Amino acid sequence: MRLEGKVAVITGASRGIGKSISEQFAREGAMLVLSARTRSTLDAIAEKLRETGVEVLVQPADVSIERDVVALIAAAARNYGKIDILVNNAGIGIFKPVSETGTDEFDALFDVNMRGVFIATREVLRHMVEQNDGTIINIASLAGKNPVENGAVYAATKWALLGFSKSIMLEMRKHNIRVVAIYPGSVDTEFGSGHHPDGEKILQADDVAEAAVLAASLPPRAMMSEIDLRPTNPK
Ligand code: NJP
Repeated sequence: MRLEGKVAVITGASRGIGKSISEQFAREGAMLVLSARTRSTLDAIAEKLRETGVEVLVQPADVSIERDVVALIAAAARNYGKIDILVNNAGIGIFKPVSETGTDEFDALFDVNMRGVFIATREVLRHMVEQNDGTIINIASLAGKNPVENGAVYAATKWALLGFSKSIMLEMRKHNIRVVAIYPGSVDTEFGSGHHPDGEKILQADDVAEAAVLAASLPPRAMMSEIDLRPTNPK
């Protein structure tokens, strides 16, 4: 049980990578706060986990709405008295040429993929700095390190996340707070309406979850600040 007694807040926990992280964290002994916009899906996941003895709080939030995110972190801290791990996983993808991308789509991408991460991180850091302990895991993307044809704005949100994540990593390590960015390639989920390169062998959500468990369970003195995750044999 590599995360025994740890309290983890996971955004985008209702499906895909966030659901896998929730399940693997639970298996490793963590207590959970599950969040996404859809309460019914979160409740169903929570019910299954509780049957196995896991402590779970469900707190729906739209990460593009500041008061939702503030309420999420406050509810987690109130319920458990501490927050050990925040996984900023909620994200959206819109893939089309920039000439066809609306300003509303640009705003939606940045609001969810970057602004929501900023607000959740700021709110949780208040607790983690006081605790002098904590781990923040940002689910970024290899699209945050590479150009993406027909995905310029999505890529821009993840490049922004990379700058944010690396900067707070330097800012926060003096407080014993680890900041980890995981950069997966394509993962087999419903993300971006299943936008995946044809015929490419892609990662599974559980693979990303394994990386998150590993990063969160290193000895507190050690920080794995960046993880590139690719399929081994893509074609
Ligand atoms: O996506 P998907 P993934 N506020 O669509 C929630 C990154 N990534 O698991 O709100 C709060 O299956 C949504 O729930 P609901 C990607 O950029 C992926 O693949 O109820 N939550 C659901 O739980 C993202 O950051 C790939 O609709 C919101 C979850 O987010 C992360 O991995 C590759 C929300 C999305 O589940 C998870 O993606 C890569 C909001 N406004 C990086 N909007 C990939 N899959 O290929 C959505 O490099 N959610």
